[in-house]
Amino acid sequence: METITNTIYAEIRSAFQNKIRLLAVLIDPDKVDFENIESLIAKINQSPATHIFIGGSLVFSVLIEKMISKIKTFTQLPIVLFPGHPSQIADNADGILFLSLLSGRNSDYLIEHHVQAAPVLKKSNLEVIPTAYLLIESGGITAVEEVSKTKPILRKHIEKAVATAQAGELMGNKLIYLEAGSGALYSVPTEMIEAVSKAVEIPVIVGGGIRTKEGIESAYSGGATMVVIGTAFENDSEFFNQILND
Ligand code: 1GP
Repeated sequence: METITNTIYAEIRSAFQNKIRLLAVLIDPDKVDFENIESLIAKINQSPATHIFIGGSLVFSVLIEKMISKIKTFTQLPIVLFPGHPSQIADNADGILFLSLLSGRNSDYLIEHHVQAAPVLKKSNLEVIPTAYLLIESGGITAVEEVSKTKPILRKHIEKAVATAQAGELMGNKLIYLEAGSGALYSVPTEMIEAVSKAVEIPVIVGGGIRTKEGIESAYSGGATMVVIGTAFENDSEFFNQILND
């Protein structure tokens, strides 16, 4: 077994300390045409993206592995699994967000899936990054809410988001992920990002429903170290070009 490094987290941590802005592009293998990967990755390489996240609600690891192998031939960016289920672990990624859905009270997403995944992860070379994952109300029922059968934290319940993030930090998580849900109507409120970022001493990732340059800027201004973009790039592969040229 190779020695597992903590390169990915060390970089995120250093970005957090030095106020460097990181950007992850989320690729859902179910929604990407295998034949188009080369051109898609070329666009990501030209964009401000610093990381590629891979995940989706339905996809299985065989397809993920195949896709990662192909992606790796076209980019040097770190590839991080963003799994919805233990069946989505692919050993050829560089790391994995080991997500605990702390906003919810479904024990599958708090411990059961972790127990299933742990022996697989221990045998893998993946850098495992424990992440407190908080689903925030975003104007509709998102896939995360539906699949996890949990309720999000209400947008106005900033103190609850703060306390949940602090609990996540105290439990030993290394990242806080504030998630509005893929394709969300409203992204996580900036006041909430700000309050959470001030209340913890670990990097905050923000994603879900961010579709504009202003949306990205406001997440960073709230204190996010990393912003995740999925749908906006999925719908328009020129998205980052537009942002750069705005
Ligand atoms: C989902 O936060 C990500 O976890 C990305 O969301 O698809 O809305 O960009 P979008």
